[in-house]
Amino acid sequence: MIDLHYWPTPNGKKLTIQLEESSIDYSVVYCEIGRGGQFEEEFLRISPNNRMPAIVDHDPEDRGEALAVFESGSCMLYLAEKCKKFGGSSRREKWEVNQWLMWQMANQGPKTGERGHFARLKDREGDQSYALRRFNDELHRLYGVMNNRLYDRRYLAGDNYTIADMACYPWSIGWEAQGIDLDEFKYVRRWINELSERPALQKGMAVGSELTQDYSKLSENEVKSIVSLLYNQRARPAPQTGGILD
Ligand SMILES: N[C@@H](CCC(=O)N[C@@H](CS)C(=O)NCC(=O)O)C(=O)O
Repeated sequence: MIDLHYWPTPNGKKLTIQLEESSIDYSVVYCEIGRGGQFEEEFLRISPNNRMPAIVDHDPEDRGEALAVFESGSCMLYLAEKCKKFGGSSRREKWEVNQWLMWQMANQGPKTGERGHFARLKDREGDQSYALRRFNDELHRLYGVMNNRLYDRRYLAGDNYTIADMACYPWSIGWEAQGIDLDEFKYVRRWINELSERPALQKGMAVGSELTQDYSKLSENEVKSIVSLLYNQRARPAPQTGGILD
């Protein structure tokens, strides 16, 4: 059994899609990031970067104690290896998958996230026009990278649907809110349309959807409290004694 520490965001949904597609038994442990669930000691022992998703495998291959993994990309690699599905069926295909998974983790996810951050500020912290231009351009470039990749391939890694597609999909369906015109990226549109038909993917995307918050419907104070938790985070102090320096 896998515990999935989760909140319904694109990073979380990568994992619900994979777990559903792979028919793995899992239970969802909600980590409510707008209320500080990511800073609880128990969660930090699983995910020291105070970010979800993370998984705990209660039945690891070595039959040892429960095994925790954080960072969505490494959780996906772990599960793909565990159930021998969606991680590439040959060595060559595996490296195609890994490259596109790393591309998602290092490019599509962070750049889209930063674009959203500056767009939500709406000049409340001064003029955001350069930051917005920078990330709008980056996002446009990244849609172009995917579009070129999918021009003559059915899936990101080639002929087979893999964790690379599952990682990129939840971030790509937000194209409209991200200021992207999908008419410019017709090979991405074809890929989104094909994936959207998959019942397991639909089930994964729906996990926790009743918890998704519409910020425009929250009170000013509720928004302030979420913003103070999620923005401007700085280092958590390490213990002063009892460590490697003593
Ligand atoms: N690179 C990380 C990013 C995870 C991430 O940014 N998670 C966000 C939600 S989508 C989060 O937990 N945010 C909590 C916070 O900012 O404190 C991954 O892919 O797992």
